[in-house]
Amino acid sequence: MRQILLGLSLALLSSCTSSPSAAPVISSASSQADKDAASAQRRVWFEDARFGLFMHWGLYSALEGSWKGRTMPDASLPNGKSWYAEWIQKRLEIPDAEYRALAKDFNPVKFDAEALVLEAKRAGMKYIALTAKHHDGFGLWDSKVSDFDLGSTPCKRDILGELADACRKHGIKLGFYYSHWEDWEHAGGARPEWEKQPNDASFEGYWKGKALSQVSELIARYNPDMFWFDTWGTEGGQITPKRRDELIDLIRREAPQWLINGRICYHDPGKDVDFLEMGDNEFPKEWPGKPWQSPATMQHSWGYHAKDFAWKPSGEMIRLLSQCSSLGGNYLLNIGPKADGSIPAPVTRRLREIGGWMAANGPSVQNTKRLGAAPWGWWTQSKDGTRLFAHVHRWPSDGILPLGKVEHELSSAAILETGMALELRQANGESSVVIPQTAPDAWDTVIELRIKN
Ligand code: JFZ
Repeated sequence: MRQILLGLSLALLSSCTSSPSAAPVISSASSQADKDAASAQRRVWFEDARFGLFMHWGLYSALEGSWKGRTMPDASLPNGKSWYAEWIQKRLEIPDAEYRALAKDFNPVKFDAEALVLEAKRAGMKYIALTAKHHDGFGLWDSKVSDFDLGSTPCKRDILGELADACRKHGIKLGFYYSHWEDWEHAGGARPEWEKQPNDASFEGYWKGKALSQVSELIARYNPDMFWFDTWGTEGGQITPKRRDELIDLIRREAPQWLINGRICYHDPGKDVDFLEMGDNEFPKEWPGKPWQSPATMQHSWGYHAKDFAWKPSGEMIRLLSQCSSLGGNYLLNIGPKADGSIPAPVTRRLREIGGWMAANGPSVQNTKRLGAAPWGWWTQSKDGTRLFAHVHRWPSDGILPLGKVEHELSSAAILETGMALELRQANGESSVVIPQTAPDAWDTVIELRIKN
């Protein structure tokens, strides 16, 4: 924040002091400040949103986590021990030709972009990020650059276009996951760590010939709001800081409103990404110093897996969402549609349960400022500074919720969901609230505290 303010004041200063005829002087210091200010502008919606939908969907969805009698995870194969169904080609050792043949049957006749967008919107989500291309290299649109794409399937619809239109119609922001590093279809793309990697010249061929071209294509065709790139580990392999910056420069040039996530170069995101991306289902315990997002699953797998029954209860996901908000981060919750485009029933049920909670409690996570942990859960504060929200995850059994030393003078307390007023107490400089014996919400009861102005 300090950097951003500095950037703004520097910009103001220079515009006031320079004579109208003088050419603008751009020192490297002010240009980083300008970049930071632009990033802060770009991500206002993102920071207000706090909650988005992630979607892993592609050819792998058709296999549903199983292939020829094997089901993931399969510990009898050297690299088979993973639940991630979108990795099935490599984990269950499916020959390239057999995997690629899945394209001729991919026909998502049940994909309904508007229904999907409305489902996300009712859940309280403000943006959707879909896998335009995952590691297998298959593009979910008819790409001019590659034939391993939607254009080579029986589906003649423009799936990404339908989604982009529905998002725009309903005020939902759109993001694309694009696997810029791993690409198992292109000879030059990065491979899983246990396979031989392409040499640098070969990777450069992929980088220029497919990755950068497809990113440009996605910008020109769909003009989305956010890009979700993916690298991991401590080295970044072929994604050097030079290639990272080449991709960032391309996006800033062609689509200045796009947000770029930290996993564009996970081990070294540099200064110019808009937010940090945590590891899978990884939640920081404190503010990491920059806006951030945690990608999270409802079960083990990201892509649809018919035999992954590790469904999280909605309440657990509500807790994670409120924890993210309290620490100034976003919760990007994943779903894995089936190959026909339909949404699995356990997913719909959870989205609606979360949406039920959000209908009443949304203001305690969205448009909020981070505040951090409390002994019983998490604090948030409304962006306008008029209200504090206590997210009570562990309900005290003695009828008193201790608030500790609250910096502000409070005027009232109430259960946010019902509006039921609660008694506020003050003693020895500490505040507390008299609460019912039983938690009104078993997972996260939000108590709203109004600040005296
Ligand atoms: C990656 C993908 O390989 C995976 O299929 C999925 O798309 C997920 C969202 O991202 O997997 C990762 C990436 C980073 C870490 C772990 C798995 N990490 O840093 O711990």
